Amino acid sequence: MANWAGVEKRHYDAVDSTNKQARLWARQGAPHGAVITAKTQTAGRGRQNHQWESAPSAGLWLSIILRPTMSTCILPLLSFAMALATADACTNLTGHQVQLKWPNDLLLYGKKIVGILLEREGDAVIVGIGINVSQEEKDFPLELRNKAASLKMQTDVSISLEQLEKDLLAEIERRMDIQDFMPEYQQRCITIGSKVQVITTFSTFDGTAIGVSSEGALLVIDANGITHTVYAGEVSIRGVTGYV
Ligand code: BT5
Repeated sequence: MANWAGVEKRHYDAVDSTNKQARLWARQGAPHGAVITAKTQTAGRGRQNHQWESAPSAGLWLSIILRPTMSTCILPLLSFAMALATADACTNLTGHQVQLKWPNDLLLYGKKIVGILLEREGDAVIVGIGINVSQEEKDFPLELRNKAASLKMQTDVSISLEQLEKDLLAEIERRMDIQDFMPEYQQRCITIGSKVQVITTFSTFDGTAIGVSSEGALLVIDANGITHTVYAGEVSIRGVTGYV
């Protein structure tokens, strides 16, 4: 059971973006742990203003407002903690091992089932989590079908949104108490040790991901032995054999 996560809550049938609403609420003084959910989002967003598909009642579209202490305020690191929390909630409910792709996508059998977006708002951090729960393939736009899926599609397990939300908030609380989660993240992140293609606005190169820096950047060594520090905001990472 969560204690502070979700202690104050707003739920909408339809909203532009739960992250956008959470930012407004944070500005008005929302407490640590305040949560916004919606049945559907008309302008759900990912990084760099990517669109996030939020089919009505088919997924958990949630934002939580955190007012972190110094030790958890490095945004990429906090995002790893949120990825671990979300992975654990999904794994425990489905019985299937969810995988982490740097920086904070969650995959199940090669497809993206969760996206996480962290944004700063003053001294608060807005954590937006989108979990695809019950969509069928036809519910995704054509261009996403080769890389996106729901928990139901990948596991055939039906999960209630209420149960998932409850478990997710409890896992978020648990993770916020764990000080040093980086070794666990490094161990569980499937990107580390994999061959990857790094796609930035200006260039594309192949390499091998060898680890994550203390600031949360991905370290990628290229064919010439040069190590690149890759920051999450700017890039897409593709496995050289596909999305993973
Ligand atoms: C993310 O961005 O993955 C972060 C998504 C965060 C969504 C949550 S929902 C609640 C809260 N409110 C918001 O407005 N946002 C947050 P990024 O790494 O940029 O990935 C976005 C890309 O994922 C898109 O460009 C598509 O290719 C793909 N995509 C879009 N919708 C998807 C979905 N439902 N499932 C899987 N992939 C999707």
